[in-house]
Amino acid sequence: MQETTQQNDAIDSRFGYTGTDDESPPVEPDHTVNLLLQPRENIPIPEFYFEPTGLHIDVGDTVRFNLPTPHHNVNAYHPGFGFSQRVPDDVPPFSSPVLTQGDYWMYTFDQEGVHDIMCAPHEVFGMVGRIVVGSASGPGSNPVGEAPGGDQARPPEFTAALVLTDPAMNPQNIVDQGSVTWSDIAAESKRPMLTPVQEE
Ligand SMILES: [Cu+2]
Repeated sequence: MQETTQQNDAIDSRFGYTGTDDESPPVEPDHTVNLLLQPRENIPIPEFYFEPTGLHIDVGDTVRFNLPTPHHNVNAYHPGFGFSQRVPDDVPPFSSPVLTQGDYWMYTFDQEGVHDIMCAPHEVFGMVGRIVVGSASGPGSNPVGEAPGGDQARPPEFTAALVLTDPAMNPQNIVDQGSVTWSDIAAESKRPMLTPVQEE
């Protein structure tokens, strides 16, 4: 426990730790997630995604989020941001800044349970992830739309809701598999639900 406490000093429970390309991290991460995009055929909206999209970690583990592609962040589905609660009860409203290519962000997950996260700029396009810390438990283990929150709280919507509802992203499946990659998720669950303006 002593070691975990020391690690947490550099990583804020709300703001994490942001680093740039040429900066070595304050602690060695236990896991790495990449924030990526890839073009779609025939649709001018790329796929934006976390890789892996689902990840099982131990309580107290630190995850490093890398940005090989620009303009993403890591943002909790938390009532503090106006969303329904899809993180454990004692988790603060954590988020990274919006980052540029080559930046990274680190966060230590101290609470047991499901942590649903998104990239705020690309949430509506389905850029969401699920970090299962320890067990598949807590508010985030509820089906999308059934997590607690006030009257104004927004659940994940559009492609974000589809991805988080895909069978591969079932919290217990993430525990059983260890990690779920973007390619494990059905194409149907990645379909864009916002359509670009058609040119004449
Ligand atoms: Cu993004």
